[in-house]
Amino acid sequence: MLEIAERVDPAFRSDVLRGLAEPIPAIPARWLYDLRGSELFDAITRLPSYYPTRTETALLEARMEEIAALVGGDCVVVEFGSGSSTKTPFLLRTIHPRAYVPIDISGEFLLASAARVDEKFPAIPVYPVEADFTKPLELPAEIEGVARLGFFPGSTIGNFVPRSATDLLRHFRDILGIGSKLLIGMDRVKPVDRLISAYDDSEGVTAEFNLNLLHRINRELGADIPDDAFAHQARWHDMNGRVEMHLVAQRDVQFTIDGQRFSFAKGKSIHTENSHKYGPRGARLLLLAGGWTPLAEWTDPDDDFALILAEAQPNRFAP
Ligand code: AVI
Repeated sequence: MLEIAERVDPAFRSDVLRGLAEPIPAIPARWLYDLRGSELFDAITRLPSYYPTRTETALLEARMEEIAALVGGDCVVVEFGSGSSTKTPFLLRTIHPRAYVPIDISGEFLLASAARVDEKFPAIPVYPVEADFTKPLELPAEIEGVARLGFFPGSTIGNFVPRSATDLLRHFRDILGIGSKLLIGMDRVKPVDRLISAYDDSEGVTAEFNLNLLHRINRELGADIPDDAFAHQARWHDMNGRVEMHLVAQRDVQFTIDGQRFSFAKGKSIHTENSHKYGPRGARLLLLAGGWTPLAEWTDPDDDFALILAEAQPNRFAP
């Protein structure tokens, strides 16, 4: 038991204890991604109702020549939260960058996918950086002085509330430097029934992904949350333009985490994730607020998903 407790990330314990004690209980979405959570997310990306991954992948494949023409080849590609680097080959194959820098918090995942990219593109040096891309980080010395293209696909920006998303975009600008480019994926606002079925699929995979957070809390923090006490719910919050994931108490329930008692009345929820959706103006405004000027935008025929290329602008004294 002691050995298990020692391996638990102290930030996980404090985020859970603090988040569940708030008037609106919430846990940061990043804790959804333990090994099982990452596997389940991977399964989500292949679900018929989860359109973002396949739409963005098809867009990249179809529009890469145009993107490459605007980016120019003499650059390094820096991918934020590279994960399994599944969308990267489209970029590398067409842009032929001077190097590829995948950044990911999970070292094991990072090295395995860096090795795969290395094998597929032997002419492109790969410099993996194990880091949390939301925190200050150093790019490898080997890419000093080379133009940079940041790559942030998947609509991961949507998982940040706009205030944090703006901070994150500014942080990317600081990391990459003025004049750098950013290719970012953003999910579009669309009819609510499509959004809800993407986040509450009939196969129950997203429900399992959300409920896995409680299993993780039980396992890693020695908690006793009953298995059947909470159910997954996806809600559209129209004013905030986002899909929210919640775990809703199915009955009055009490449990203990790390010696701390919690009581949830039936119907009370734990908010576990936000996924913001952006229309064309909202998307561009977000980039501008983060210090990036949009240069070009590509969408699929149904306008379900957008890829936007933007440039990091210097601070201006006047218009
Ligand atoms: C990782 N992220 C962009 C996904 C999304 O669509 O917001 C996470 C996800 N949550 C439930 N389904 C997918």
